Amino acid sequence: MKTKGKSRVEREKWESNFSEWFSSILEQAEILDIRYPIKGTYVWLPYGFKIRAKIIEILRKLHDETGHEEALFPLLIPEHEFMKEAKHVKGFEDEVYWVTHGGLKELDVKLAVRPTSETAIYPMFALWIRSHKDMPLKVYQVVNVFRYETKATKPLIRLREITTFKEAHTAHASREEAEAQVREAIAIYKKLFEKLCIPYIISRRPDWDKFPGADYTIAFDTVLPDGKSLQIATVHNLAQNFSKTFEIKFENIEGRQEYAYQTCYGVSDRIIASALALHGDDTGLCLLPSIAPIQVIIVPIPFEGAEERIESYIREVEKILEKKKIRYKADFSEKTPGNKFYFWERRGVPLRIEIGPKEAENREITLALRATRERRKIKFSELESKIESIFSEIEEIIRKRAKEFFKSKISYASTIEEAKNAIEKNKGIVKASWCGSEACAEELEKSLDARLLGIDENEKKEGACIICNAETENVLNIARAY
Ligand code: PR8
Repeated sequence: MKTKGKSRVEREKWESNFSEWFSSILEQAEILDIRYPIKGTYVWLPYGFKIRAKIIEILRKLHDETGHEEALFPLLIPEHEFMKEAKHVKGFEDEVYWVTHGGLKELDVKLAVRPTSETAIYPMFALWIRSHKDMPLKVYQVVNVFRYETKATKPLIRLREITTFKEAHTAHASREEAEAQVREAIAIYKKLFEKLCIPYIISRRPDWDKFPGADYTIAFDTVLPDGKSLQIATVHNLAQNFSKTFEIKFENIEGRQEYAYQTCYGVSDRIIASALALHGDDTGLCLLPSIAPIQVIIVPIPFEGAEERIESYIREVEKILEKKKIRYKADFSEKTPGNKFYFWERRGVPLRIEIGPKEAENREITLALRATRERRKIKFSELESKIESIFSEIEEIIRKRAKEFFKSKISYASTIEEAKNAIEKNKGIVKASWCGSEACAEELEKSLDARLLGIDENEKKEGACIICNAETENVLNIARAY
């Protein structure tokens, strides 16, 4: 395989002006139309919708193959159910939209528009679960939920209508099984982020920042190009908090009545935001072949007198791609090749095939990899056997680049000064030792103007608390967060 040309990947604007990069790419790559006249709600355009569908497909597979079953619960929740779990209500009271009227008539029972579905699902769990034999019960749904967010809204990142809310809810016959379920959920999300090449850290959220009604919350966070962290998944151990409120009782092996042990976990449009944002560059999107609506774009390089030859050679190439079930398109529009290159590069198509008179004559193919913008030639006869390994190569390039960026955004600090410096200059996530006390956390948060993401789940390190100097093994993750 011959390699031609230099790679020209620039990430200056992508990093220094991420917010603008992101909104203009959503518009120009036709992911979303952000002009819908309700704050925090947006329109999925067909190209974006196809990427979303591919990501949902991955999510479904990961849940189906681990014994979860997909279901669909109503959008509306009666007020009396919604108000049952005191901590849950307290956590969501500022964010709930209410349906109060049916036509002109005021409703007898107000209806909450789900901000999440615990209070829609658990009254039904109470009807379904009678014995330990009815468990584990593992359901999930992919739905829209509504949250009246008061912080600045941002497409795919902070939504009032979260359109891609995958929520899983489980019930178990023992504390240990629920704990094992938390581990399974973490493993599912690890696989998901591995597939989407999204690097992450996993933290146990501080008690005051856990999901309302949960015993504890484990969260995945990534770092966006501007250095701000983004929570991309959460796993909550609900213990018996909701089962006691919703009367989810079962007969255990000894024949005694017991409350079920529960977990729930979720992801949102933020995983799509990360898959788009983390892999891009100044030119635009750079999609993974696995989620790209068009994996290969064929661009004819016209040459007077050779039109027919070029077209019939393109038809041969198409046959191979069809046989390999590749999502491809040949762009025969009137635009110049240069304009076509730019158009499809901006939309992140992973691989371009250029076919001009030389390629047709020599039975060769010129490939251009979006991820590196490198060009190379292969023989026509190699296309069928090489296309998949080229896709894997592209995926590896994207994965490695994302990991390197993420790594460059992690720093360690042993004094407040160091932490301040890191958060202001390098941004990203700062790691520091923390004794676990709320008083030290408050002081730290105040002096850094940052969020405590929680204690790292995978890292232990002997050290002294960055505030009070008490000895500890806990490594705290801190960041300016979305
Ligand atoms: C639960 N119940 O609800 P969670 N815009 C985009 N994404 C968001 C937003 C928003 N406004 N708010 C949250 N997320 C549990 C688990 C069922 C499933 C994303 O948990 O409130 C965040 O990535 O933590 C968050 O991790 C995920 O939704 C789940 O929301």
